[in-house]
Amino acid sequence: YPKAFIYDLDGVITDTAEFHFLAWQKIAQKLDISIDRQFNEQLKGIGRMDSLELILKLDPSLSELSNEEKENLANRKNELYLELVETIDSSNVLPGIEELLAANKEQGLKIALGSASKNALYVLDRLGLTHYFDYIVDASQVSKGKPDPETFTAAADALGIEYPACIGIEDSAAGVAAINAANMFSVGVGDAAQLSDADYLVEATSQLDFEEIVERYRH
Ligand code: B16
Ligand code: MG
Repeated sequence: YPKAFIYDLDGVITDTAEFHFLAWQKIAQKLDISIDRQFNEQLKGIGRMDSLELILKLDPSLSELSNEEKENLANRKNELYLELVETIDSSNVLPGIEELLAANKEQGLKIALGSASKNALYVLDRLGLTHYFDYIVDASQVSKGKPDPETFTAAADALGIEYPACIGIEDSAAGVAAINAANMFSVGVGDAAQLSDADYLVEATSQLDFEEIVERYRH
């Protein structure tokens, strides 16, 4: 039987993945680069600076940007992102998530967050969900981001739970790869085109059912 659920934040608990995209799109526009939702799939789960580097690679003439200019762009992106995040509250928790958290608690399972975001604590707080979490891993605690397993193993280590007894939930290809590399059971939320490596895949959070996930985990 599983002992812990480790949740990704952006794109699983709330739809801030869309806000990250909208903020990056504005930054890209200023640089005369266009990015679409398909390109954005690569940015999901990837840290702020690494995301910027992926965008800059689209235009070889930008390879000469100084570190200071990159810092400025990343800071500006975060300001745009925070303007959007300031509008969220508990009504922005994605369908099925609070029910799943409640089921975890009822069954005595541990709950952790495994996010690549530096804004994770703030976002979780705005959503009113902080009290569910036994442990929170955000960008400040890991040296190697997703797809490295560290985000997820750090959470399991802090909880004192062996990796195979953990179930990770992710909306990004990098995140599913991280969960698999941690030797945990991976639940993907989204499109099979990106998330085919997930041990169990659902299209949307509304399809996340505690009993069903445990059933898949056990077989
Ligand atoms: P920040 P997650 C990730 O969060 C996002 O998926 C990714 O798009 C973002 O670039 C990254 O956090 C860093 O976020 O700029 O707020 O530090 O999906 O791992 O919860
Ligand atoms: Mg995510």
